[in-house]
Amino acid sequence: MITRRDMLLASGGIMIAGGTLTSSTAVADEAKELFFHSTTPNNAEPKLDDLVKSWITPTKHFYVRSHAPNPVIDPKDFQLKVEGMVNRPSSLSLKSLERFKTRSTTATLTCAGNRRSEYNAEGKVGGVQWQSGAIGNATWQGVALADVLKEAELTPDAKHVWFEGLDEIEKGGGIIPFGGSIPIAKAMIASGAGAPLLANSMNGAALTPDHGFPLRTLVPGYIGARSVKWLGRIVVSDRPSPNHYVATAYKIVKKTDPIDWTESGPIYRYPINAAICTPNANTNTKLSTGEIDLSGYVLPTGRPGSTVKKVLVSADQGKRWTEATMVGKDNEFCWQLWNAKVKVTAGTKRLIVRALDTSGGFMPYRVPWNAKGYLQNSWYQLPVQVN
Ligand SMILES: Nc1nc2c(c(=O)[nH]1)N[C@H]1C(S)=C(S)[C@@H](COP(=O)(O)O)O[C@H]1N2
Ligand SMILES: [Mo]
Repeated sequence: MITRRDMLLASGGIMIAGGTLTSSTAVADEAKELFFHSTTPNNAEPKLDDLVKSWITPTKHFYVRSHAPNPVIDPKDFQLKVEGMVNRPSSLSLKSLERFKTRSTTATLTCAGNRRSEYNAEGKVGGVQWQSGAIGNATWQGVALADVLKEAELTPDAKHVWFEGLDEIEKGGGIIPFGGSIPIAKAMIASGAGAPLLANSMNGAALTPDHGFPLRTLVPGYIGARSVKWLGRIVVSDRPSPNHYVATAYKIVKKTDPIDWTESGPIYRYPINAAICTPNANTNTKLSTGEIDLSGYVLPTGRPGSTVKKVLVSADQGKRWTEATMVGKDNEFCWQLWNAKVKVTAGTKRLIVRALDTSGGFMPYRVPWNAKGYLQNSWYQLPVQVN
C-alpha cells in the first residue's frame, strides 16, 4: 500500500514527527482537504462534516487564513528578534530556543471572521466570506513566550507585547508584515492551558508552511489574528502595536473610518460560539419528519475559569430546547463536539443551536452587525426544508 508518507518521500518531501527545531526543513504541506476561498494567499476552510469527525482537527482539515503568500524561510538562517522594553534584547536562532523548557498545549484557534458570511443578510461585509469552518483544535508544542520574556528582563513600563510576521503584505501602496499584540498579563502566563507559546509544532509534526513554519505564536483564548505565523520579531512596549492588524483591522466598528477605529480597541478574546455541522447547508437540508441526529461544535469564550455549561438545540423555532451531549475534553481553551437528537415536524423551518457558559456568557439571538464582520456568535440557524 502506498501511504501519504511514501508519496511525500517519493516527491522529495520530508515528514517530521516531533523533531527538534533545528533538524526540520520546510515540510511539504500535507494535502489539504479544504474548500479554498483563495489560493494566493491561501484562505480555506474544511467541509463541516469533516470538521466534526474528531476532537483534534487533523492538519489536513485545519483552516488556513493568510494575508500574503507563505514566506519561504530557511530554518538555518532563521532568527527571532526580542527587543523593546527589555534589559537584554536578543536575536535567537531555532537552536538557541531549545534551551527553554518544551511545553505543549491543546487549544482551539478560530478566526475573528468565522461565520462572517451570515452578516450579509443584514448588510454586505467584506473580507474572506467564511462560513463556520474557520476554527480548529490542535495540539501545539514549543516554548512559553513568558520564559523567553523573563530571560529578556522586562523593564517596569512594559505593558504589551507585539508580534511581527516575516510575511510581506501589500497594503496602501507599501509592504507591511502581519502584526499582533497582547497585554503583558496574558504574555507572562508561563504554564497551564492558557499560556501563550512560541510554537514550532502542530499535531506532532513540524509546522507546515501554511501554518507558520518554522515558528508562530499560539495564544489560547484569543482570536486567531493574535497567533502570528512566521514569527520574526517580538517587541515589548508600553502600548499596543501600531501595526495595521492591531491598530485598524480586527476591531468592532460600524463604519471603516478613522473615528470608529480610534474609538474602539483591538479585539483580544473571542466570544462563546457554536455551530451545527451535520446536517449542513452544503449537504442535506431537505429533511423528512421524524427524529434526526445533529452534531456540531461549541467553543467557550477564552476567559480563564469559564467553560461550556449547556448546548441547546431546537427544531421548532425556539419553543422547545433539547440539551446536547458533549464529546471531548471540557477545557477552557478548547472546543467540544456535541450530539443531539431533535424531532423534525412539518412546522420545522430551521434547526437552531445556542450555548451558555459557566460565567454567565451566552450566544445572543442576534449579535449587532459590524462593518468588518467579526465575532459572529448569534444563535446558529440552519434553514431546512421538510417534505
Ligand atoms: N504572519 C501572519 N500571521 C497570521 C496571519 C497572517 O496573515 N500572517 N493570519 C492570522 C489570522 S487572521 C488567523 S485567523 C490565524 C490563522 O491561522 P492558521 O492559518 O494556522 O489557521 O493566523 C493569524 N496569523
Ligand atoms: Mo483571522
